[in-house]
Amino acid sequence: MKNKIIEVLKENKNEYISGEVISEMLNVSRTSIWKYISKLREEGYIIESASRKGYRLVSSPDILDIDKIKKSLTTKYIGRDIYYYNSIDSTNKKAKNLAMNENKEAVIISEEQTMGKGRLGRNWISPKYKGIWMSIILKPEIAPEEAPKITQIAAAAVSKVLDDINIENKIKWPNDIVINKKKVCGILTEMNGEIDKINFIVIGIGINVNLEEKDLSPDIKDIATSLKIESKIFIDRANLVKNILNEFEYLYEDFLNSKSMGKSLEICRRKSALLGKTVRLINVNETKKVKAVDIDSEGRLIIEDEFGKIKRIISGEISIRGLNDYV
Ligand code: BT5
Repeated sequence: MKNKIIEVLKENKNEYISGEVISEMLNVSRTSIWKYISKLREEGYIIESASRKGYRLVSSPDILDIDKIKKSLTTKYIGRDIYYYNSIDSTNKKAKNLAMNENKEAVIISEEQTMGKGRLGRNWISPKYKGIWMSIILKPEIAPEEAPKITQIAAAAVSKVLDDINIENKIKWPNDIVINKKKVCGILTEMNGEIDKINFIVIGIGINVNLEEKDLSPDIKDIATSLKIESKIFIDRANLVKNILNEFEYLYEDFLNSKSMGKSLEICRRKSALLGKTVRLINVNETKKVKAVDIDSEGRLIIEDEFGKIKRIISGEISIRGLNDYV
């Protein structure tokens, strides 16, 4: 019924249509129409009402068109099975349940997350209709220690897609995309497996797309940004999802077939926000000033400490913040 009401309002867009006419057209009481209108408003539709005139649709929320995404995908398998939610606690949590119980290899997308997850139990703010909050379930036949590479393959895919739409961005090893030193995308890779075998990997990608300044809560306002804030243009999220899935599959397949991070590594190095810079290594009990030298073929960050000693850092082991640049 809700969908029928919205169809009627859309047909009469910019004009008022009375509750009485709608109730006759759809054969429901005016009270239930009023209830459905309230629900639609909660979902983000702006519907004006005026006494004796009725209702008028002013604007619709930017809802992701999953059919459009599926039709324009050029992938072999990634994104062929999409689970779409209006609201969910966390797409990564849902993805893990699906992978565990139904042996699914699928993509999960939600318009909002009420308990979006970052690394190490941190939270990820995911307001409705404003971003891409998506998880991809993968079942690669690789060794568990290779799993962190997938984070970097995903970062490379997102970075490349943003480059293609002329949005200047950098990859902050291992899991962030930043614009003008502020975070616009975070990636959370979770794994389920045994000592020598991966059962599945869930790769969660969160991108702040059309968030406005007001959508950034005070605790992240100084460190976060969105594509819209930076580029000043409204971005078509469906198109972005499609491009990311296409690019991700391309780089992921390249990794599986060549058994090397080749193409993704080239992007991660070229787009790195850290290489050549002095950064701060934040470990559990200490913080050290080191130089980020390179990313090796295993996706590890090569650093040089103040005594000239070279070390290789595996993603997930520590946090890295660039000195002065990232607080
Ligand atoms: C991450 O963690 O950057 C991984 C974020 C992954 C989110 C995706 S969304 C789809 C999928 N489902 C999930 O439940 N999660 C994944 P980390 O590096 O730990 O960064 C978390 C920190 O970033 C927080 O402590 C905040 O300071 C900051 N933050 C939170 N929300 C943000 C946002 N929307 N934009 C930028 N920074 C944010």
